Amino acid sequence: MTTMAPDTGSYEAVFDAAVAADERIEPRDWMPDAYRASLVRQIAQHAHSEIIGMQPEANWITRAPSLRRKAILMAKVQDEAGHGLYLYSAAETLGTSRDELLDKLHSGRQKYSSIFNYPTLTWADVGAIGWLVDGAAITNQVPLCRCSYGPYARAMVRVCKEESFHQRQGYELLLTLSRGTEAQHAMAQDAVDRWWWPSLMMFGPPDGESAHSAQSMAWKIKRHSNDELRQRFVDICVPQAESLGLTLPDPDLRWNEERGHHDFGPIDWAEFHEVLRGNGPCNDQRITRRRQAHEDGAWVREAAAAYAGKHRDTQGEAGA
Ligand code: BYC
Repeated sequence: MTTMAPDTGSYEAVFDAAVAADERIEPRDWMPDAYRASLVRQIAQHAHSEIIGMQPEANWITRAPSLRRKAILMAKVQDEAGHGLYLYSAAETLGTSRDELLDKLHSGRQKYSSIFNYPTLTWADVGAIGWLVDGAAITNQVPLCRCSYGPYARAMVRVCKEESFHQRQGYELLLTLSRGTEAQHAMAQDAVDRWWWPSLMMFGPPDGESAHSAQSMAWKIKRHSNDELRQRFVDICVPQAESLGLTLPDPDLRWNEERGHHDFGPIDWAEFHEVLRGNGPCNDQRITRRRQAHEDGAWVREAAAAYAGKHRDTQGEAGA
C-alpha cells in the first residue's frame, strides 16, 4: 500500500517498495503512468476476450443434445458475460470507462484473444473449448490472482473458480463422447485436433518475442513468462488426454526426463500473427456480431441511464 510522499521520485520509491514487498497497489495509490497503461491494455484485452468468447459456444445453445447440457452451457456463457463485467469494472478503477474500451474493441484498436477466431463446427467443440481453452485460461489466470494490482487480482479469484467448473464440464463432455459410439469418439478426437494448437497460442508469443513480459513481470502484473505457462499447460494436458482416451495432435510430444517436462513440436507462429492481424477464420464474423449486439443493446443503456437520472433527481428532491 503506497502512502503520501512529497515528490514523484519518492512516490515512485514507495510504489517500487510496495511491489517488492508483494503488497497490493490500490486504485488511489500513486502508480507510474506506464504501469497504469499496461494494466488497462491487459485487463481490457482480457475483458474483450470474455465477451467475444461467448459467441463460439453460444452457437451451440439451441442445438445442445439434452436439457442438462443446455442448462450447463447457458450457465457457462452467462458466466463469461459476468467475467467481462468484473474485468471492465477493474479497468474502470484505473481511470478509463467501459464505453471507451468497447469503442476501442469495435474499432480494432484493442485486441481480444486469438482463440475466439476459430469456428465451433461440432458439438464436441464445446467440450474441447471447456477442456483446453478454459484449461489454458486457468493456467494463465491462477497466477494473476497474485497480480500486484488489487482490483484485477481480486476479480481473478472468482473468475478462476468459475473457469474451473467450465474446464470440468468440458472434460466430462469429452469423456462421455470419447466413451460413446465410434462416431462420437471420432467427433471428440476431431475437435481436440483442431483446438490443441490454437490453445497453445493463447499464452502469447514466445518469450524472446514478447514485448511486455519482462516489464510486466518486474511489476508483478504477470508472475510467469508466456513459455513457462505454455509448458505447464502441456504437462497438465498430456495425462488428461490419456485418461480421456484421446490423442494430442503432435508427433513430437514426448516426456523429456532431463528437463522434467514434455517436449512438444513447433507452433505455427505465422498463423498466430495472421489471426492477430484480423485474418483468422472468424475475425470478421466475431467483430460484426459484437458491434451488432452493442447497437441492439443501445436502448437498454439509454433506459438504464434515464432510470438512474430519475432516481438521482428524486433523491435530490427528498434531500432538499
Ligand atoms: N491473442 O508481449 P506479449 C478466456 C498480444 S479469455 C491476442 O506477450 P502480454 C476465456 C498482446 O496483447 C482469454 N493477442 O503480451 C473466455 C500484445 O499486444 P499489444 C484471455 C495476444 O500482455 C471465454 C502482443 O500480442 N486471457 O480465457 O505480456 C471463454 C505481444 O504479446 C495474444 C487473458 O487475456 C493472444 N493469444 O502477454 C473461455 C489473460 N497473446 O497489447 C475462456 C490476461 C499475446 O501490445 N492476459 N497477444 O497490442 C495475459 O495474461 C497476457 O496479456 C497475455 C499476453 C499472456 C495474453
